[in-house]
Amino acid sequence: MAAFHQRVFSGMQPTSTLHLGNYLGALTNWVAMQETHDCIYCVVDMHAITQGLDVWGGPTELRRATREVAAAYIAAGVDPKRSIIFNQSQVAGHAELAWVFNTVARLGWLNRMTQFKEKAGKDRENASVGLYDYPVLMAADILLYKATHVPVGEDQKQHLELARDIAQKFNNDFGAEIAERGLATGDLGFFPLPEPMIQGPAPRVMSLRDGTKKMSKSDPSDYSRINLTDDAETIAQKVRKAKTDPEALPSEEKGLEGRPEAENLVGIYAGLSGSDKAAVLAQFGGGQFSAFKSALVDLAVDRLAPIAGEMRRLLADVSHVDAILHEGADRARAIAEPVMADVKDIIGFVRR
Ligand code: AQP
Repeated sequence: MAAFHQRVFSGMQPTSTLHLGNYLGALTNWVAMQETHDCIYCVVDMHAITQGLDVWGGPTELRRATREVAAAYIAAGVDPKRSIIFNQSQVAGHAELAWVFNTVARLGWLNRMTQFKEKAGKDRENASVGLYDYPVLMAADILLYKATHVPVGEDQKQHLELARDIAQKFNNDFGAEIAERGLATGDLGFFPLPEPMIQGPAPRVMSLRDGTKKMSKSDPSDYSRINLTDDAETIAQKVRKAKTDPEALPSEEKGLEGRPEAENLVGIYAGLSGSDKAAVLAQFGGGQFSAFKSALVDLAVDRLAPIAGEMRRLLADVSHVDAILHEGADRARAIAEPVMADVKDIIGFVRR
Protein backbone atom coordinates (compact mmCIF):
# COMPACT_ATOMS: atom_id res chain seq x y z
CA MET A 1 0.00 0.00 0.00
CA ALA A 2 1.22 3.52 -0.76
CA ALA A 3 2.74 5.55 2.05
CA PHE A 4 1.33 8.98 2.85
CA HIS A 5 2.36 11.65 0.41
CA GLN A 6 4.48 14.29 2.18
CA ARG A 7 2.27 17.30 2.72
CA VAL A 8 2.77 20.34 4.93
CA PHE A 9 -0.01 22.22 6.72
CA SER A 10 0.42 25.23 8.98
CA GLY A 11 -1.46 28.37 9.93
CA MET A 12 -1.40 31.63 11.85
CA GLN A 13 -4.18 33.45 13.63
CA PRO A 14 -5.35 36.80 12.30
CA THR A 15 -5.61 38.17 15.83
CA SER A 16 -3.45 41.13 14.90
CA THR A 17 -0.34 41.97 12.88
CA LEU A 18 2.30 39.22 12.66
CA HIS A 19 5.54 39.74 14.58
CA LEU A 20 9.15 38.66 14.57
CA GLY A 21 8.30 35.50 16.57
CA ASN A 22 5.86 34.35 13.90
CA TYR A 23 8.44 35.18 11.24
CA LEU A 24 11.53 33.52 12.74
CA GLY A 25 9.63 30.72 14.50
CA ALA A 26 7.48 29.63 11.57
CA LEU A 27 7.24 31.73 8.42
CA THR A 28 10.86 31.44 7.26
CA ASN A 29 10.51 27.68 7.63
CA TRP A 30 7.30 27.70 5.59
CA VAL A 31 9.06 29.45 2.72
CA ALA A 32 11.90 26.90 2.74
CA MET A 33 9.52 23.94 2.83
CA GLN A 34 7.99 24.91 -0.50
CA GLU A 35 11.15 23.48 -2.11
CA THR A 36 10.52 19.97 -0.81
CA HIS A 37 6.82 19.55 0.00
CA ASP A 38 3.29 20.34 -1.15
CA CYS A 39 2.34 23.13 1.22
CA ILE A 40 -0.97 24.41 2.54
CA TYR A 41 -0.78 27.66 4.52
CA CYS A 42 -3.95 28.76 6.22
CA VAL A 43 -5.06 31.99 7.88
CA VAL A 44 -6.85 30.43 10.84
CA ASP A 45 -9.69 32.88 11.39
CA MET A 46 -11.78 30.27 13.25
CA HIS A 47 -9.01 29.97 15.82
CA ALA A 48 -8.78 33.75 16.14
CA ILE A 49 -12.35 34.04 17.44
CA THR A 50 -11.67 31.60 20.30
CA GLN A 51 -10.01 34.48 22.16
CA GLY A 52 -12.04 37.30 23.69
CA LEU A 53 -13.53 39.95 21.41
CA ASP A 54 -11.04 42.38 22.91
CA VAL A 55 -8.21 40.23 21.46
CA TRP A 56 -9.53 39.58 17.96
CA GLY A 57 -11.07 43.00 17.72
CA GLY A 58 -14.47 42.38 16.05
CA PRO A 59 -15.59 41.83 12.44
CA THR A 60 -13.91 44.81 10.75
CA GLU A 61 -10.60 44.06 12.43
CA LEU A 62 -10.88 40.32 11.66
CA ARG A 63 -11.37 41.03 7.95
CA ARG A 64 -8.46 43.48 7.97
CA ALA A 65 -6.13 41.14 9.87
CA THR A 66 -7.07 38.12 7.71
CA ARG A 67 -6.02 39.98 4.56
CA GLU A 68 -2.95 41.37 6.27
CA VAL A 69 -1.78 37.93 7.43
CA ALA A 70 -2.28 36.54 3.91
CA ALA A 71 -0.26 39.48 2.55
CA ALA A 72 2.48 38.76 5.12
CA TYR A 73 2.73 35.15 3.94
CA ILE A 74 3.17 36.27 0.36
CA ALA A 75 5.52 39.15 1.19
CA ALA A 76 7.73 36.79 3.21
CA GLY A 77 8.07 34.47 0.22
CA VAL A 78 5.14 32.04 0.17
CA ASP A 79 4.20 31.65 -3.50
CA PRO A 80 0.41 31.41 -3.93
CA LYS A 81 0.80 29.59 -7.26
CA ARG A 82 2.93 26.89 -5.75
CA SER A 83 1.41 26.66 -2.26
CA ILE A 84 -2.21 26.90 -1.20
CA ILE A 85 -3.05 30.06 0.77
CA PHE A 86 -6.60 30.45 2.13
CA ASN A 87 -8.59 31.37 5.21
CA GLN A 88 -9.92 28.51 7.29
CA SER A 89 -13.61 29.53 7.48
CA GLN A 90 -13.98 29.16 3.69
CA VAL A 91 -13.56 25.37 3.96
CA ALA A 92 -16.38 23.81 6.00
CA GLY A 93 -14.46 20.57 6.56
CA HIS A 94 -12.39 22.15 9.36
CA ALA A 95 -15.47 22.56 11.56
CA GLU A 96 -16.98 19.22 10.51
CA LEU A 97 -13.86 17.20 11.29
CA ALA A 98 -13.30 19.12 14.54
CA TRP A 99 -16.74 17.97 15.70
CA VAL A 100 -15.87 14.34 14.99
CA PHE A 101 -12.54 14.78 16.79
CA ASN A 102 -14.35 16.29 19.79
CA THR A 103 -15.76 12.83 20.32
CA VAL A 104 -12.35 11.16 19.90
CA ALA A 105 -10.22 13.46 22.11
CA ARG A 106 -10.44 12.89 25.88
CA LEU A 107 -11.00 15.60 28.47
CA GLY A 108 -7.88 14.46 30.31
CA TRP A 109 -5.78 15.15 27.21
CA LEU A 110 -7.10 18.70 26.86
CA ASN A 111 -6.70 19.40 30.56
CA ARG A 112 -2.94 19.04 30.12
CA MET A 113 -2.60 21.77 27.46
CA THR A 114 -0.37 24.50 28.84
CA GLN A 115 -1.32 27.11 26.21
CA PHE A 116 -4.93 27.06 27.42
CA LYS A 117 -3.76 27.62 30.97
CA GLU A 118 -1.55 30.52 29.87
CA LYS A 119 -4.17 32.15 27.66
CA ALA A 120 -7.12 31.62 30.01
CA GLY A 121 -5.02 32.99 32.88
CA LYS A 122 -6.64 33.31 36.26
CA ASP A 123 -10.12 33.86 34.87
CA ARG A 124 -10.49 30.28 33.60
CA GLU A 125 -14.23 30.06 34.20
CA ASN A 126 -14.72 32.94 31.82
CA ALA A 127 -12.62 31.53 28.93
CA SER A 128 -14.57 30.43 25.85
CA VAL A 129 -15.22 26.75 25.22
CA GLY A 130 -13.59 27.38 21.83
CA LEU A 131 -10.30 28.39 23.49
CA TYR A 132 -10.32 25.13 25.44
CA ASP A 133 -11.12 23.18 22.27
CA TYR A 134 -8.53 25.02 20.13
CA PRO A 135 -6.12 22.04 19.92
CA VAL A 136 -8.92 19.77 18.62
CA LEU A 137 -9.69 22.23 15.81
CA MET A 138 -5.95 22.40 15.13
CA ALA A 139 -5.84 18.59 14.80
CA ALA A 140 -8.73 18.81 12.33
CA ASP A 141 -6.94 21.53 10.33
CA ILE A 142 -3.94 19.27 9.82
CA LEU A 143 -5.62 15.91 9.36
CA LEU A 144 -8.33 17.19 6.99
CA TYR A 145 -5.51 17.27 4.43
CA LYS A 146 -3.74 14.19 5.80
CA ALA A 147 -0.74 16.47 6.29
CA THR A 148 2.41 14.67 7.40
CA HIS A 149 4.57 17.65 8.46
CA VAL A 150 3.74 20.77 10.45
CA PRO A 151 6.31 23.57 10.67
CA VAL A 152 5.59 25.45 13.92
CA GLY A 153 7.37 27.25 16.74
CA GLU A 154 8.22 25.39 19.93
CA ASP A 155 5.07 26.68 21.68
CA GLN A 156 2.91 24.46 19.45
CA LYS A 157 4.72 21.17 20.11
CA GLN A 158 2.22 19.98 22.71
CA HIS A 159 -0.70 20.64 20.37
CA LEU A 160 0.99 18.58 17.68
CA GLU A 161 1.35 15.69 20.10
CA LEU A 162 -2.37 15.91 20.77
CA ALA A 163 -3.07 15.81 17.01
CA ARG A 164 -1.01 12.61 16.83
CA ASP A 165 -2.95 11.11 19.73
CA ILE A 166 -6.25 11.94 18.05
CA ALA A 167 -5.12 10.47 14.72
CA GLN A 168 -3.94 7.30 16.44
CA LYS A 169 -7.12 6.84 18.46
CA PHE A 170 -9.29 7.39 15.38
CA ASN A 171 -7.21 4.84 13.44
CA ASN A 172 -7.56 2.32 16.29
CA ASP A 173 -11.22 2.92 17.15
CA PHE A 174 -12.30 2.54 13.54
CA GLY A 175 -9.57 0.11 12.44
CA ALA A 176 -11.98 -2.59 11.27
CA GLU A 177 -14.14 -0.19 9.25
CA ILE A 178 -11.05 1.44 7.71
CA ALA A 179 -9.61 -1.93 6.67
CA GLU A 180 -12.94 -3.25 5.38
CA ARG A 181 -13.36 -0.24 3.12
CA GLY A 182 -9.74 -0.37 1.93
CA LEU A 183 -9.10 3.14 3.28
CA ALA A 184 -5.84 2.46 5.13
CA THR A 185 -2.66 4.02 3.78
CA GLY A 186 0.50 2.18 4.81
CA ASP A 187 0.52 0.52 8.24
CA LEU A 188 -0.82 3.44 10.20
CA GLY A 189 -4.44 3.46 9.15
CA PHE A 190 -6.52 6.28 7.75
CA PHE A 191 -4.74 9.30 9.20
CA PRO A 192 -0.96 9.87 9.24
CA LEU A 193 0.68 10.86 12.54
CA PRO A 194 1.83 14.40 11.72
CA GLU A 195 5.41 15.36 12.59
CA PRO A 196 6.20 18.75 14.13
CA MET A 197 9.06 20.54 12.36
CA ILE A 198 10.52 22.90 14.92
CA GLN A 199 13.59 24.09 13.13
CA GLY A 200 13.13 27.75 12.24
CA PRO A 201 16.14 30.02 12.77
CA ALA A 202 14.73 31.01 16.19
CA PRO A 203 12.07 28.52 17.35
CA ARG A 204 11.19 30.57 20.43
CA VAL A 205 11.41 34.35 20.30
CA MET A 206 10.70 36.00 23.64
CA SER A 207 9.09 39.31 24.57
CA LEU A 208 11.36 42.37 24.39
CA ARG A 209 10.01 43.44 27.80
CA ASP A 210 10.33 40.10 29.59
CA GLY A 211 12.73 37.42 28.39
CA THR A 212 10.74 34.67 30.12
CA LYS A 213 7.49 35.29 28.15
CA LYS A 214 7.08 34.45 24.47
CA MET A 215 6.67 37.28 22.00
CA SER A 216 2.95 37.35 21.30
CA LYS A 217 0.41 39.30 19.24
CA SER A 218 -1.93 39.54 22.19
CA ASP A 219 0.61 41.02 24.63
CA PRO A 220 -0.91 44.39 25.59
CA SER A 221 2.45 46.15 25.23
CA ASP A 222 3.43 46.95 21.63
CA TYR A 223 6.99 47.39 22.92
CA SER A 224 7.10 43.66 23.68
CA ARG A 225 7.33 42.77 19.99
CA ILE A 226 8.57 43.86 16.59
CA ASN A 227 5.69 43.76 14.11
CA LEU A 228 6.31 42.89 10.48
CA THR A 229 4.80 46.25 9.54
CA ASP A 230 6.92 48.41 11.89
CA ASP A 231 8.91 51.14 10.16
CA ALA A 232 12.62 51.71 10.74
CA GLU A 233 12.08 54.35 13.44
CA THR A 234 9.67 52.13 15.40
CA ILE A 235 12.02 49.13 15.19
CA ALA A 236 14.89 51.31 16.43
CA GLN A 237 12.83 52.59 19.38
CA LYS A 238 11.67 49.12 20.36
CA VAL A 239 15.15 47.61 20.23
CA ARG A 240 16.63 50.56 22.13
CA LYS A 241 13.98 50.17 24.85
CA ALA A 242 14.28 46.37 24.94
CA LYS A 243 15.02 45.18 28.47
CA THR A 244 18.63 44.16 29.09
CA ASP A 245 20.80 43.73 32.17
CA PRO A 246 23.79 45.83 33.28
CA GLU A 247 26.47 43.29 32.22
CA ALA A 248 28.34 43.45 28.90
CA LEU A 249 27.68 40.67 26.38
CA PRO A 250 29.61 37.45 27.15
CA SER A 251 31.96 35.91 24.59
CA GLU A 252 30.56 32.41 24.99
CA GLU A 253 27.06 30.97 25.05
CA LYS A 254 27.29 29.67 28.62
CA GLY A 255 27.65 33.28 29.75
CA LEU A 256 24.02 33.83 28.67
CA GLU A 257 22.68 31.45 31.33
CA GLY A 258 20.29 33.23 33.69
CA ARG A 259 20.19 36.25 31.38
CA PRO A 260 16.97 35.64 29.39
CA GLU A 261 16.76 39.12 27.84
CA ALA A 262 20.36 39.08 26.61
CA GLU A 263 19.91 35.55 25.30
CA ASN A 264 16.76 36.55 23.46
CA LEU A 265 18.37 39.50 21.67
CA VAL A 266 21.38 37.39 20.69
CA GLY A 267 18.98 34.68 19.43
CA ILE A 268 17.06 37.24 17.37
CA TYR A 269 20.29 38.54 15.83
CA ALA A 270 21.34 34.97 15.03
CA GLY A 271 17.93 34.18 13.52
CA LEU A 272 17.87 37.29 11.35
CA SER A 273 21.46 36.86 10.16
CA GLY A 274 21.14 33.11 9.53
CA SER A 275 24.00 32.33 11.95
CA ASP A 276 23.98 30.99 15.51
CA LYS A 277 24.39 32.45 19.00
CA ALA A 278 28.05 31.37 19.27
CA ALA A 279 28.93 33.25 16.08
CA VAL A 280 27.06 36.37 17.26
CA LEU A 281 28.89 36.30 20.60
CA ALA A 282 32.23 35.80 18.85
CA GLN A 283 31.50 39.05 17.02
CA PHE A 284 29.93 41.15 19.81
CA GLY A 285 31.09 39.49 23.07
CA GLY A 286 32.78 41.81 25.56
CA GLY A 287 31.25 44.88 23.90
CA GLN A 288 28.56 47.20 25.18
CA PHE A 289 24.88 46.44 24.69
CA SER A 290 24.36 49.77 22.96
CA ALA A 291 26.70 48.87 20.08
CA PHE A 292 25.09 45.46 19.73
CA LYS A 293 21.62 46.99 19.77
CA SER A 294 22.57 49.42 16.95
CA ALA A 295 23.76 46.51 14.83
CA LEU A 296 20.55 44.63 15.63
CA VAL A 297 18.42 47.60 14.52
CA ASP A 298 20.27 47.79 11.18
CA LEU A 299 19.88 44.06 10.61
CA ALA A 300 16.17 43.99 11.57
CA VAL A 301 15.39 46.98 9.34
CA ASP A 302 17.32 45.38 6.48
CA ARG A 303 15.39 42.13 6.74
CA LEU A 304 11.93 43.45 7.59
CA ALA A 305 11.57 46.67 5.56
CA PRO A 306 11.21 44.86 2.20
CA ILE A 307 8.50 42.62 3.71
CA ALA A 308 6.58 45.60 5.09
CA GLY A 309 6.89 47.36 1.70
CA GLU A 310 5.55 44.35 -0.19
CA MET A 311 2.67 43.98 2.31
CA ARG A 312 1.69 47.60 1.74
CA ARG A 313 1.75 47.06 -2.02
CA LEU A 314 -0.43 43.94 -1.79
CA LEU A 315 -2.91 45.49 0.62
CA ALA A 316 -3.42 48.49 -1.66
CA ASP A 317 -5.58 46.12 -3.75
CA VAL A 318 -7.67 44.06 -1.33
CA SER A 319 -9.61 42.38 -4.15
CA HIS A 320 -6.40 40.78 -5.39
CA VAL A 321 -5.69 39.34 -1.91
CA ASP A 322 -9.31 38.10 -1.68
CA ALA A 323 -8.98 36.42 -5.08
CA ILE A 324 -5.89 34.55 -3.85
CA LEU A 325 -7.81 33.41 -0.75
CA HIS A 326 -10.81 32.27 -2.84
CA GLU A 327 -8.67 30.33 -5.27
CA GLY A 328 -6.70 28.79 -2.40
CA ALA A 329 -9.95 27.76 -0.68
CA ASP A 330 -11.14 26.05 -3.88
CA ARG A 331 -7.89 24.09 -4.09
CA ALA A 332 -8.03 23.23 -0.37
CA ARG A 333 -11.65 22.04 -0.66
CA ALA A 334 -10.71 19.74 -3.53
CA ILE A 335 -8.32 17.92 -1.16
CA ALA A 336 -10.51 18.11 1.96
CA GLU A 337 -13.87 16.96 0.59
CA PRO A 338 -12.88 13.38 -0.34
CA VAL A 339 -11.15 12.99 3.06
CA MET A 340 -14.27 14.21 4.86
CA ALA A 341 -16.48 11.90 2.75
CA ASP A 342 -14.31 8.93 3.80
CA VAL A 343 -14.50 10.01 7.46
CA LYS A 344 -18.31 10.08 7.23
CA ASP A 345 -18.36 6.59 5.70
CA ILE A 346 -15.96 5.26 8.35
CA ILE A 347 -18.13 6.64 11.16
CA GLY A 348 -21.43 5.59 9.65
CA PHE A 349 -22.96 8.95 8.75
CA VAL A 350 -25.45 8.39 5.92
CA ARG A 351 -24.64 10.71 3.00
CA ARG A 352 -25.65 11.26 -0.59
N1 AQP B 1 7.32 33.98 20.10
C1 AQP B 1 7.35 33.05 19.17
N2 AQP B 1 8.50 32.44 18.84
C2 AQP B 1 8.52 31.48 17.87
N3 AQP B 1 7.43 31.09 17.17
C3 AQP B 1 6.27 31.68 17.46
N4 AQP B 1 5.03 31.55 16.97
C4 AQP B 1 4.19 32.40 17.61
N5 AQP B 1 4.86 33.10 18.52
C5 AQP B 1 6.16 32.68 18.47
C6 AQP B 1 4.67 30.63 15.89
O1 AQP B 1 3.90 31.35 14.95
C7 AQP B 1 2.91 30.50 14.41
C8 AQP B 1 1.56 31.15 14.42
O2 AQP B 1 1.11 31.38 15.70
P1 AQP B 1 -0.40 31.85 15.88
O3 AQP B 1 -0.63 33.14 15.22
O4 AQP B 1 -1.32 30.77 15.49
O5 AQP B 1 -0.64 31.99 17.37
P2 AQP B 1 0.26 31.92 18.59
O6 AQP B 1 1.23 30.81 18.54
O7 AQP B 1 -0.68 31.90 19.74
O8 AQP B 1 1.02 33.28 18.42
P3 AQP B 1 0.77 34.58 19.22
O9 AQP B 1 1.54 35.67 18.65
O10 AQP B 1 0.97 34.29 20.68
O11 AQP B 1 -0.74 34.89 18.92
P4 AQP B 1 -1.89 35.27 19.91
O12 AQP B 1 -1.29 36.26 20.86
O13 AQP B 1 -2.94 35.83 19.04
O14 AQP B 1 -2.32 34.02 20.59
C9 AQP B 1 2.96 29.19 15.17
O15 AQP B 1 3.67 28.26 14.38
C10 AQP B 1 3.75 29.53 16.39
O16 AQP B 1 4.49 28.42 16.84
